[in-house]
Amino acid sequence: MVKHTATSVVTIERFIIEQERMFPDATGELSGILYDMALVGKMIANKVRSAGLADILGATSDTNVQGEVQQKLDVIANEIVVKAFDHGGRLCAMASEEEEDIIHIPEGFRPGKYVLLFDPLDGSSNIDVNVPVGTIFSVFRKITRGSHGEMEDLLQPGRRQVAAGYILYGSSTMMVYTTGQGAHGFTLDPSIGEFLLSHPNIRIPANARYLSVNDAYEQDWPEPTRALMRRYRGLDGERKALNVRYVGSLVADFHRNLLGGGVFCYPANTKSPNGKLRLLYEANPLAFIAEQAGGAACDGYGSILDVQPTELHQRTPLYLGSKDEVELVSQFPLPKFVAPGIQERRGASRAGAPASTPVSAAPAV
Ligand code: FDP
Repeated sequence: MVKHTATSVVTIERFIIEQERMFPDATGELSGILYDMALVGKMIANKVRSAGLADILGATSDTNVQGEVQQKLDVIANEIVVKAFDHGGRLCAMASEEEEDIIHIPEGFRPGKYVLLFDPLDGSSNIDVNVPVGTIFSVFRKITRGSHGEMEDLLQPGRRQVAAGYILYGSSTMMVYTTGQGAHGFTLDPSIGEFLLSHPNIRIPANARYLSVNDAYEQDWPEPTRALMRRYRGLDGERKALNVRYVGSLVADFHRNLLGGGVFCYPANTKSPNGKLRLLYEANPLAFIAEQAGGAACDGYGSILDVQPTELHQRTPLYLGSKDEVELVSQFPLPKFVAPGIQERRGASRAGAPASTPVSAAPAV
């Protein structure tokens, strides 16, 4: 394997090619998806950068499938991703946070052997106030017969992801991805329009510094969740307090904790019994990256990556980041019934979690 340091000049293209060479049977299709995602990142970054100038700030009158008002940039970013991928011959179906149903490959184009799930612009309620947003993506191999993609191809447990990543539109634009060979970060050099390897083999620091959680929901959390948060904050006298940092834009919060060490929490609460974040295009891809960087992700009952999805826009509670902090969740087991919905979902949806699942010590319900 070629060993890169943060000081070698390596474009994302060269890096992807070098990784592909490690697999003699690789056809180059997955590499093609990753190049296209880097291109998408550059195109969306360009739109995000000029958002205030182009009079495209503010909400459209349309609402997305979650019932949220769509920002115009969400719609634009969604179109950019779909148009970059629907004719390339690498995908047989897609699913987006912004579209209710499976996105089929249009007639006349050859379907490929992968499916792509994505959130084109996560954290979009922050666009109006110039706070970082991101694109998140997850790739699976097609598992059904026939050439067209089906719902079953999209509803696979995160453990089967073949690639996942995100693009963060922050003070600089960064793409971080994994294909199961570590997590690697690339920073866009705007002067040459190339993503350059800046963070090879990211390892999430074991000594966490940050806690990212929205405290506004505290009164709606079950008691074990409140006790867990008191522990993170050092209020029960058991440990040193973590610093609290919450942007409210998942990619930004995750990225800071990935590099600095920390845990992002979006627990279930009585008003949102399944949490808020989406399993397929938010939790799964970031969980894959976290594990590849030596971290972990759970939903309060077990590993995120072992959840068998039952619907495209499924929500999940999420604890994500440094391994020790995520494993701490199992010491504060949730009651059997946090709220209606949770119990049935758990019983039916856990996909034969392996014994090594980091937080499976929590009682199964
Ligand atoms: P947004 O609503 O702005 O799109 O899943 C979407 C998300 O942002 C995440 O990026 C963010 O972490 C979370 O929701 C914030 O939710 P709260 O406002 O409830 O804290």
